[in-house]
Amino acid sequence: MAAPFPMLKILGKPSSINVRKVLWTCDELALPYVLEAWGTGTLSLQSSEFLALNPNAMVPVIDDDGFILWESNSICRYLADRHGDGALLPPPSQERALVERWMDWQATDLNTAWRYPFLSLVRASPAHQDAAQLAAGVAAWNRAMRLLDTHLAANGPYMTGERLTLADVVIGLSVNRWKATPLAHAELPAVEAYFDLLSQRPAFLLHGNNGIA
Ligand SMILES: N[C@@H](CCC(=O)N[C@@H](CS)C(=O)NCC(=O)O)C(=O)O
Repeated sequence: MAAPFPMLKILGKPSSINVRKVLWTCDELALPYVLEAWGTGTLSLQSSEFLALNPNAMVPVIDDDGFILWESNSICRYLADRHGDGALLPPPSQERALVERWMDWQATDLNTAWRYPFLSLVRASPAHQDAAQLAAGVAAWNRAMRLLDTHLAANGPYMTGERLTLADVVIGLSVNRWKATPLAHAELPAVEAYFDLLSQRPAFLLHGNNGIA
């Protein structure tokens, strides 16, 4: 018998941290999907076919029965609202505002803090090899991670308390990136305990703690 509606399509290379947010979210929701690995091989992000979907030339993008959406955190919110039971993303409330606060912090402050050291140390970008800028970037990244450590120690075990939400999807992948980047890591026991807790989840082992920064 044919499926009642076309399966969700996720466009993006599975090595991308932002694509992995969406893959992890789908697995937590037990939502089936097909993955098209745009950004690899001949599936170019600069092709007119892809640019018509996302003029930013970036992944992830989803195609949900003809509804096209880009921007990873927005995609995770959309999927959790549409297919979830309110656990990953609560209905409008103070509880939801706290989940979204961490999602926005990840996409803005934390993402900005890691940009230089990540491009320098993981991507080996020739344009990001200035020693002073690298040291400043590592310090800023460790500072942001210390903020997380203090928060988790007081409010854990998950980012907003007793259960996993979308805040953990985006922060969990960010913690993985920090741990997988070869830098002088600050000592952060609550972050370590959080990473171990997330690592008990099959979907995090598959898409987060998987050896990819
Ligand atoms: N703000 C965007 C950023 C997406 C992004 O940076 N995607 C990267 C992969 S993680 C990308 O597509 N880069 C272009 C490339 O790899 O050619 C989001 O969260 O979806």
